[in-house]
Amino acid sequence: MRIELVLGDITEQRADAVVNAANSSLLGGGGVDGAIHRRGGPAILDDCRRLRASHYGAGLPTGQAVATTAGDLPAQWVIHTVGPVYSTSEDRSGLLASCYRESLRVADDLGARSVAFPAVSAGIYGWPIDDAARIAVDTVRSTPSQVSDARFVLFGQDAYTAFAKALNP
Ligand code: AR6
Repeated sequence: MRIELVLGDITEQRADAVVNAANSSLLGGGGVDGAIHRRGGPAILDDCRRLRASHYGAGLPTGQAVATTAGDLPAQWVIHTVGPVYSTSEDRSGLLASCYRESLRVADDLGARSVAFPAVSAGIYGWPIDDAARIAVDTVRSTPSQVSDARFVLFGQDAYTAFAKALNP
């Protein structure tokens, strides 16, 4: 698997699948989630509502992942995953690692070979970027998968630098 870093907006990425840093409701929010629903159009929310009406009546649990159409995005699928809110009193890194592992598992189920990831939990959910980057890179690197192109799409120089350090310590 080739791991690549890109400074930019995940909604502009051409990839088989783009990962969304969603919340359990699957019904949208701010950050990457807001951008993906805005640029991808209503087809994504329609699929999310169907998931809520079927398998995920109580929402998508933290650390898990599920796919929908990518609507108007230049990708085929959006893989929604729910990162943990950062906590100083409890170590939730296992849940953050699980987001990347489960997203790759869903990508394998879909037959996706290229996947673009944001820095899950590192925005509104408050995870310190250096630690978020280390967990993201270590997990994607060590998870067996058919994905050949894993791309981290970072939305600012600080995030890009943190991921570059995690990739080449
Ligand atoms: N492309 C790539 N990265 C982005 C983009 C973009 N268009 N926009 C923001 N980022 P966040 P979280 C970066 O807050 O912390 C939502 O309301 C951002 O700078 O999107 O997992 C959901 O509904 C940060 O580095 O996700 C949830 O309620 C990273 O993406 C909650 O926020 C993640 O920031 C999830 O919070």
